[in-house]
Amino acid sequence: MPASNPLANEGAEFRAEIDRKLLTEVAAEPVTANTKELYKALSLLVREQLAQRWVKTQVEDRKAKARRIYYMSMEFLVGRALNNALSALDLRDTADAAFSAVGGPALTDVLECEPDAALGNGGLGRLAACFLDSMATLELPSWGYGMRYEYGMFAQSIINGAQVEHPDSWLVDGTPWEFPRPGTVFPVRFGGSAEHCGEWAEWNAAEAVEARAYDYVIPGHGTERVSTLRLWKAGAPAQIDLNAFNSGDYARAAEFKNRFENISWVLYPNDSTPAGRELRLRQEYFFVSASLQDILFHHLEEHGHLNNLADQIAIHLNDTHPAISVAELMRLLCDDYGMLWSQAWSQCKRIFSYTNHTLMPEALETWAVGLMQYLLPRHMRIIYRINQEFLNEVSQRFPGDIDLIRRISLIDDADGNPDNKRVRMAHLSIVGSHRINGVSQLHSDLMVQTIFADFARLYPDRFHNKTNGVTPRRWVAQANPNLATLLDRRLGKEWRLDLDRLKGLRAAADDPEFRNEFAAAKHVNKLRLADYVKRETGIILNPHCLFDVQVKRIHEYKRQLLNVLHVITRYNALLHGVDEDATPRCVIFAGKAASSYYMAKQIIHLIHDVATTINGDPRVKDRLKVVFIPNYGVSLAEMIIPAANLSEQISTAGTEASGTGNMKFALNGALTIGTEDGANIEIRDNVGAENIFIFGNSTPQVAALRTSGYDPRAIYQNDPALNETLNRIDGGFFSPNERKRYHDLFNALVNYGDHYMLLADYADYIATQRRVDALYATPDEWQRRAILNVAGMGAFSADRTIREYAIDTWGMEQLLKPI
Ligand code: GL9
Repeated sequence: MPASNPLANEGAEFRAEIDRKLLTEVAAEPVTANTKELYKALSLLVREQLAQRWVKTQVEDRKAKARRIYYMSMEFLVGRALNNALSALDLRDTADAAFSAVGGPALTDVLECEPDAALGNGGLGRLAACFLDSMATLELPSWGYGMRYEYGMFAQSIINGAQVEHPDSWLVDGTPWEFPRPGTVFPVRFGGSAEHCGEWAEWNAAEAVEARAYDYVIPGHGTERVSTLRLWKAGAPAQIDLNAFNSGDYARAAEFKNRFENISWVLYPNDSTPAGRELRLRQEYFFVSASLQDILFHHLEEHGHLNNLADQIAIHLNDTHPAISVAELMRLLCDDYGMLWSQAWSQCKRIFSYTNHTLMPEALETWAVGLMQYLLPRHMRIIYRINQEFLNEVSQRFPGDIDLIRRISLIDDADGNPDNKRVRMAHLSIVGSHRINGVSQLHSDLMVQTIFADFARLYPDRFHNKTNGVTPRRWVAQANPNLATLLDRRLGKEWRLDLDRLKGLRAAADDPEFRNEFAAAKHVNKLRLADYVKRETGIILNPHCLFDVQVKRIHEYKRQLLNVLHVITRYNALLHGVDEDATPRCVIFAGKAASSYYMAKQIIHLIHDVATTINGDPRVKDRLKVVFIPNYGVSLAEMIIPAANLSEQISTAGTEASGTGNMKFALNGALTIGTEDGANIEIRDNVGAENIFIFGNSTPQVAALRTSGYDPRAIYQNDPALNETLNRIDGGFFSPNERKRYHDLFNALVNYGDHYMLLADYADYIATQRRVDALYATPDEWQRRAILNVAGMGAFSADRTIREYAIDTWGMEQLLKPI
């Protein structure tokens, strides 16, 4: 770069600062520094600026006595921080120049050194991360509260086709992104007994753990304001078992310490199924209690009293994992601060709001009353009292409706055996909140018609919809710089903060030159992915083929197996010579299975066996490739999604609450093949029905099929292509060394009722895939529709979602600036 280029000058200056950090903080010689050292130096440099923004934001908010929103979540799947921080500080180009000027590692290599902060399982945790980004960008005084897991989501490797889990020790080298707050420590107590005296109670806990705060700065984009993500680490109390220590019994001392510290060791790697274990309940209460103590402490510091608490704070419950908040806030207000129960309760209801993220009954969290009584005796009493007052209110409104009382009680007493009583955390969340929402229109509608129908009848005004969204900063600007550059040229840069501007792209769909540029950008992304796949798996993908992608947690309801049925059907047709000119495809999978989820692990194994067979069959040539990319996570998604042509969103209608991957794909110019489920419906309404491939039974059709008697075996017997496909799976064609390997998968579909109705949607899915093929064979038309997808996705910015929450749920309308 010539020296007169201002960027080159800035780059050189920036480089000098990085070198200074290398010398003073990393203790490494700039000329020989390796990528990890460069990563650390650059991060520390960036962090300096964020720290100043953090302090400034806090001072502003304290001075303004601003209303705050506290977002409580067990999961924040934030991924990498450095590139996002560079973008927020508008330093990305400068940093690029700083690295390219001197030779040595490129900025992209340095960025890739950073391990993902994988403190979440999937959609729910990633949504929380997108929301933090939007809350900071919209300048809302906002805090995320969660757990600082030493080990996040497990790392996945594949050995002989099967998933193997490894611990994700993301903190081993330390992280430049956290600010430990040694002054912010709260005791969290467990066990013992509670003595009650009228309204008040004395809780004599058996033990206390220390919660220690670690802060992560969440930069806003287009603003100097930031948000805070405060994560709690569990520590043994300072006076650890000194007797054991002094007497040289180090093993006992260590055991004692571990008993406390294990609370924040590891994320439960469960997808949509509650863990139901004592340690999980400890985790939930631990982070809730620390967060609420922190919130009240700051409120008192600012206001000196708690009478205006609900005017000043909103607390959001991300699913029921933090639902014990309702009882804990009551305990703190009544027992610790002497507030009257009735006053505390009315504040509580104004403070809390709750999002439900799934309808599946098995996913609704409940805790055994016995366990709750043992770990949190005071809270159990509080829950009983909330329940009693709630049920009194209901009996007055619906006298004599015993069945209603039984259904809505906070306590599930189903079989009358007191040992089996359980606390229903969703009911506690609803009764303690003034707003409850689902995450797509369909999901919100089903929520009030099914699992929460009784509550919706009681409190119709509490229920709302807030369709999910994703941050366009990470999911377009950073993940897809090629597309971002095109958008900048056509629309200006404002789409980053005002995604509705994508509408302006509609005209470009008919511009042949733009179509070519758009296709070229996609092609570069495909080359990048193909390169990665070759390095990681040895499989060679032809970037001219249609990239057909399904990446998400592996779950029966998401129906990766239906995708596999299509792949095998296609393979069979190729072998029979009937589909000679089908559009060549690469079918790409990625995703983790919960470690104890047998069927999900079988599906991963089957994908590998099918891939081995097809990729190794010389008759297939380039016409079909199958690949499973190991260890899916945020950073991999940032590479895979921009490279997709086709986005698979094929859950059984009525099961996927919203989906957010579906949004990321369409926003990056993939066409969707999907069912009428979750946000797919709203995506269709926004991009136009002619620009999306919708197939299969709708939610009412699924329900009707279930009641009229669904017969998958008949479908299996009557559809020859399906019959051949399933017989190959069951007969060991893909597992010649273990012919019965997939008998359970086969049985689940053909003999045990096919709960997620794959066979009911199979024929339409195959037919729709043929229409996909035909369209891809006319590249101009494909590109036109892909562009119209991008143009229609403005509504799916998390900024839009957060604005709606701010207005309808959190009472923060006044704090929103105009777009
Ligand atoms: C989920 C739903 O299943 C998704 O459909 C939804 O998009 C997200 C965010 O609202 O929440 N609920 C849930 O428990 N998970 C979701 O993805 N699971 C995981 O996060 C693993």
